[in-house]
Amino acid sequence: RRNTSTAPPAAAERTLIAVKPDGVQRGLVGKIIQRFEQRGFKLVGIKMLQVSKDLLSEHYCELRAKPFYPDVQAYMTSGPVIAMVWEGDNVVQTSRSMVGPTDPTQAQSGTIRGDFSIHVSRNVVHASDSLEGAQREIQLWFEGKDLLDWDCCSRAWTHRP
Ligand code: IDP
Repeated sequence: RRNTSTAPPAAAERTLIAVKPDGVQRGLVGKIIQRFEQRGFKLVGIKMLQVSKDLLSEHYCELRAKPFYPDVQAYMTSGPVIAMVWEGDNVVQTSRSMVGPTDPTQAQSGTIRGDFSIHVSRNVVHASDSLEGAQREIQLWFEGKDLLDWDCCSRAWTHRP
C-alpha cells in the first residue's frame, strides 16, 4: 500500500532519523538501524543521498545564522547520508533519548552519540526534536510515495493492541 502524502496513518507518530556522513563512512549504518528495530519501531522509508546545500539550509533553518554553520554545511555535504523515517508510539521523544544530547561529551553510554562519538561536530546521527519538526523534516526529505504504510507482524508484541 502506498501513501500519496507524507502524513502518517491516523494515530501513528513518525520521525526523521539520518545517519550523517561520519556514521556512513565509519560503517555504523547497520548498528544504528538495529537500535531502532530492536526498540520496536517500524521503518517506513529509507534512502541514501548526497545532501545539497539548499536542502541542508532548509533543514537547519534555525542554525543558518550560527557561526559554526559553515562547518556544519561542510560536514553534512561531505559524503552520503542515510535518511530514514521511523514510526511508532512516542517515536520522536524516544529517539531523541536513544540518540542522546547534541554534544557527545554530555551523552551517556548507551545512547548512540554516547557510544559512537566524542565531538559535537561529528555526532553521527540526526533525530527530529519535536512532532512539528518531524513533520516538517519528513516533508522536506521525502516524497509521500516513498513512505510505505505496511503491517509489521511484530506490532502486537511491541505496541498496545
Ligand atoms: P541536534 O542535532 O541535537 O538536534 P542542533 O542544535 O539542531 O542539535 O544542531 C544541529 C547540528 O549542528 C548538531 O547535531 C551538530 O552536528 C552541529 N552543531 C551544533 N552545535 C555545534 C557547535 O557548537 N559546533 C559545531 N557543530 C555544532
